[in-house]
Amino acid sequence: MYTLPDLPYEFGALEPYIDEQTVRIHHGKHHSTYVTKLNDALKGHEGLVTADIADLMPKIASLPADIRTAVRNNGAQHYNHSLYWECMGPAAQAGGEPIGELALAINSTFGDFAKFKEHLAKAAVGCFGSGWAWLYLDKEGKLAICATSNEANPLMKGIVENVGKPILVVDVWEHAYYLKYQNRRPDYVDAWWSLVDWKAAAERFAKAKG
Ligand code: MN3
Repeated sequence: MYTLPDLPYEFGALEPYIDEQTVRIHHGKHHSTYVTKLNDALKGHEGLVTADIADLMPKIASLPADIRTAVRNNGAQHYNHSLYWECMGPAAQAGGEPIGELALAINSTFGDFAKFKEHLAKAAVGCFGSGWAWLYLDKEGKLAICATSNEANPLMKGIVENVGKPILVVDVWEHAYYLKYQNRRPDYVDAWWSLVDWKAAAERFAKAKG
């Protein structure tokens, strides 16, 4: 069955941009509950469990109808959160600018890093209600940005329009920022840039390119 991944850093490592209490609740309560509910939904359907949660995403549209909604909601949220944690690093080491081939691709697709940041921030801040903002490699192998509502992600073939391979994601559900930022989602998104692990992002980009 699926398990809650340990954070790749201490709970307080994202301070001062994301506070320790938010990370503890977000990981230990929200993310953890999605994993529990996903496993509950898959009881009696153990053959559907994949080694990597990412591999379950393209299969959701064809799951048995009686478990599809529960697996879709909780499975996608498990995948999204697992990636969200990996997109960030300890504040002391993270942030800065993209590196390597990813930096070149960002510049050629969006103009420069500043314009890319504007695009992604606009998607994140403009996402109505709960959701996620993504940098992903689209079907043509080009970088693209989108926002998705609730649990949706670009791996959910047959469900979402913006199909592709995620490179970066920012969680814009209120539980990701409300304790520190309340209604100020733009401030949270602005702070999030200081936590991006560009080395990990560059590795995901290289893998996605194949
Ligand atoms: Mn969340």
